[in-house]
Amino acid sequence: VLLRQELHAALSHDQFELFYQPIVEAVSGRIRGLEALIRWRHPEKGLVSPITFIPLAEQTGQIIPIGRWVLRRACQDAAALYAAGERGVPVAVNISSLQFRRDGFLEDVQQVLADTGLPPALLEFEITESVLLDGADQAIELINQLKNIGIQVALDDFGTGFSSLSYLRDLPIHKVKLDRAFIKDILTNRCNAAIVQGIITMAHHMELVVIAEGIEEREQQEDLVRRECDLLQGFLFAKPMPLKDLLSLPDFLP
Ligand code: G
Ligand code: G
Ligand code: MN
Ligand code: NA
Repeated sequence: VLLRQELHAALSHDQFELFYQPIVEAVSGRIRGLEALIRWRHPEKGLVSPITFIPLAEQTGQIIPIGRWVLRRACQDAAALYAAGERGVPVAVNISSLQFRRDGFLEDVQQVLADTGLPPALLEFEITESVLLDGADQAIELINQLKNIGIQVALDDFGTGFSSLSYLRDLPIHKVKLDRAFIKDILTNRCNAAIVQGIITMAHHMELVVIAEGIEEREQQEDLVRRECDLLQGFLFAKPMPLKDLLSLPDFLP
C-alpha cells in the first residue's frame, strides 16, 4: 500500500542489494565491465524492480541517500574484485540526474574513492540527458572534473527520449549506450538498423566507445559486430545477478 513509507525504511533495514550485469567485448564476448543495478528485497513483495521505486525515490528525495548507498557499495565490491583479480573489472553505476546535479556530488565521489581505495579508472558513471535540465554548462563542467580524476562517463539510454545528437558533440563523455529499443528488432527493422549504424559511425568519428544493450540473440551479436559496435550487454551473455553468482561463472576474471 504505502510503498513510499516502506521505501523510507528500506535503507535503514538493509533491504537494498546490488546485482551486476556483465558488459562484454562485442567480438569475443569477454567480460570488460559490470553494470551495477539496484534491487529492493521487500519483506513481503520479494524483489522489487527499480523501474517502480527509483521514480518514487526521485519524487521524495530518497534518491540521494539511496544513490550514495549504491555508489559506496559498488565501489566496495569493485575494490574487492580489484584486490582478488589482476587488473580488476570496471563497474558502471547509474546516477540519477537529481544526484548528479546536487551540490557536493563530486566531493561524495572523492570520499568514497578514498574510503574504498578503488582506482578511479575502475569506476564509470551512467547518466542520461536529463542531467542537462538546469543547463548544459554545469553538467559539462562536472563531467570534465570526473574525467580529470579518472572516472569515465557514459550517456545511457541514448536515442530515446529527448536525446539530441549534439549531446554527443558537446558532452565530454567517453561512451554512449544505445537503448535496447533499437536493438530489439535490429535484424528485421531497417530503420532501427540504420539508426544504430548511424550512431555507431558518428560516435566513432568522435572517439566515443559504443555499447549496445539488450542483446538476447546470437544473430544480434553478429550483426552488431559487423556494424563495429564495441561492447555489448544483454541476457545472451548474462542476466543481472548477485556478485557471488558472477564470481562462480567460468572465466569470470580476465
Ligand atoms: O536492471 P533493471 O531492469 O532493473 O533496471 C531498470 C532501470 O532502473 C534502468 O533504467 C536502470 O538504469 C535503473 N537503475 C537500476 N539501478 C539503478 C541505480 O542504482 N540508480 C539509478 N538511479 N537507477 C538505477
Ligand atoms: O536503463 P538501463 O540501461 O540502466 O537499464 C538496464 C536494464 O536493462 C535493466 O533493467 C536490465 O535488467 C535490463 N536488461 C539487460 N539486458 C537485457 C536484455 O537482454 N533484455 C531485456 N529485455 N532487458 C535487459
Ligand atoms: Mn544503465
Ligand atoms: Na540504458
